[in-house]
Amino acid sequence: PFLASLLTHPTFIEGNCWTTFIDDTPELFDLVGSQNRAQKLLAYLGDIAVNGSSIKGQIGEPKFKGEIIMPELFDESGNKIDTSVPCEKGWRNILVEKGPEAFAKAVRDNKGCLLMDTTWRDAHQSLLATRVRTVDLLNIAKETSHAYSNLFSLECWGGATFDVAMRFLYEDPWDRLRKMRKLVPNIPFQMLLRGANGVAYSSLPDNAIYHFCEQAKKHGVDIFRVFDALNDIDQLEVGIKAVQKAGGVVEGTVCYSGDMLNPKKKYNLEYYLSLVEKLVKLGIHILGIKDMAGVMKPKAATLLIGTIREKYPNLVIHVHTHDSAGTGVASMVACAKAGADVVDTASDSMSGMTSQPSVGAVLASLEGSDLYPGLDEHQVRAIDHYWAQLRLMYSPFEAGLQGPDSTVYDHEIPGGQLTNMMFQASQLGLGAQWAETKKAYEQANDLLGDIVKVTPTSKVVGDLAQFMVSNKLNFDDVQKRAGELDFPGSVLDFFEGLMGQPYGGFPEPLRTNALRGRRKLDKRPGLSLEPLDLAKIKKDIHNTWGSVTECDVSSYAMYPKVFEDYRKFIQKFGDLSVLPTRYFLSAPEIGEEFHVELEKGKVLILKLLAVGPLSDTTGQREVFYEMNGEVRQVTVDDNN
Ligand code: 3PY
Ligand code: ZN
Repeated sequence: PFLASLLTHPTFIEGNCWTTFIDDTPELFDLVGSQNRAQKLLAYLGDIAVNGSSIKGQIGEPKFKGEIIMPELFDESGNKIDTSVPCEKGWRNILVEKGPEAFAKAVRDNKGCLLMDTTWRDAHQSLLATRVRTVDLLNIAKETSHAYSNLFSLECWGGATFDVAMRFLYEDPWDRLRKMRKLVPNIPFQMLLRGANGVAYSSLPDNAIYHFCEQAKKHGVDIFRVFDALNDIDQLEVGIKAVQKAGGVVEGTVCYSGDMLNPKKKYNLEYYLSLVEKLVKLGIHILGIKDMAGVMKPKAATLLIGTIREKYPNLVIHVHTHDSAGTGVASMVACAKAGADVVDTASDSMSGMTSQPSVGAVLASLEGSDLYPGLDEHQVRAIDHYWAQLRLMYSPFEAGLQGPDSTVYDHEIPGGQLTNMMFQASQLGLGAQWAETKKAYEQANDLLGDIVKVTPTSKVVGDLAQFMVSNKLNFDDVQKRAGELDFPGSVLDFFEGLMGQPYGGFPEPLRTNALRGRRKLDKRPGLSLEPLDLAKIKKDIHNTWGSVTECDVSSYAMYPKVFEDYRKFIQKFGDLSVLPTRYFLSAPEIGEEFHVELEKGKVLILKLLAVGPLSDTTGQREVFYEMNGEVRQVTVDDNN
């Protein structure tokens, strides 16, 4: 069937080059397995009926299991907008027609302060453990292209989404990217790139980063927010050059840490200005200021953005924050007033606390001023009705945050990590130790030399904090007993220099004592890594799994084990991205009928009929489904 679909595919008939064609036409592989897909899907549905959701970490059942009501959009004159096709008008047209420099100039020349919407990436990473599935993004994509047509960018890829898509959602992140791109042709897509770490947790060989950026640009990413977790310029340079080579828009980024207004703190105005100067010298198109914990107070925002604006009148400035303490809206408004060109918000229902400030609140705050971002607030609210329902559907991943928490100014835990740590604490029944954990995080940061904290260095601080809590160690204990303690692996990796060089150097003698003879890198780790043999990876994947694209090679380069587990999973259960989330997360009721569109025009009508008794001999159960009118049976291992 593969050969048949290949030979009859229109692009192939037109005579396009073989390898590019295979890479660009992944649907070929969908066709190959189409006969088996229904059976594989049934295997998953049987499994979920017996064992519950296989998404690790899920707590409980979705709070909302109904049909999602889709929003209708109206223009200023009250006419209904046709959202059956995507909107074609938007900032991406300038980028596609004139390139990154002209795009940046047009943004700088724009009078209002534009917005980036983070709902499709950081917002759900920070509130729902990154679990929002492709199908739920695609379902609102065309409407979003209309309501948000004047958006600077839609952040929709990178960061943790890459890993989580494969690891927990059994989806291909590249497939998500391509599908989103088709439905949102007008808004620039933005991704988060962890500099020399790509989208992984430690440095990779440079050629893996170049290869990754090339694929990301080719398959739909426009703007790359490139940061490094220690603001190490050598690490940043790798990501920046890779994006430049790929032809993407480079948003070179400074991570904001600490409290600039406090003269005793190490990250002060001079520190940030010197970093900005280095980034500008590297030829960035846009400057990103990334306040990953939400600790940039409005007054600091005014000072920092105002000073950069004065020094670099032509530089596009884009600011990111989290609303953990509740000051996000005030800070973003302060940035806009001080000269930022773009600030970040999320759809109301997906905003606030560890997420970004709400779009509705920022729009209302800028209303009536020259800085108004040029979005229709009614359309934006209509889109939010969708997200309000989705948030309830994904309730099993809520961390249980009850309100803003200004202790973030002390512990400086990044938004995504804060929810993660809370979620883990509640899973382990350690809710009562939460205050202690936050305090330990603060001490761990001091022990490590007051470092910039964001993936992956935030994990180092978090791991050390949890190590201190569980071993009942205080600040002095760690310093005194460093030579004998078995520190978490991430802490040793940091001390070794595998995450780059911290500003002001490593804390001594803690580093030397903890390392106990392990090597100490004083240059960026990529310099001591052999290039990956990408051709060999491609061949190996092909030999093991029967099909391979350049995107697969990149997935493997970032996460070899996660990629392999993902391929194993889909070999067993097929591509589950077609399954509505309600049935992906929990079993249907007995007798409940639902539909799954396997591919265009091929719809399965399914009904769970019964779950049989446990067999003493095999430990299995029979599950009975009705599929398009016929009774089908699957045998499932009962893991309970
Ligand atoms: C990530 O690296 O995933 C982040 O969101 C950092 O803020
Ligand atoms: Zn963020």
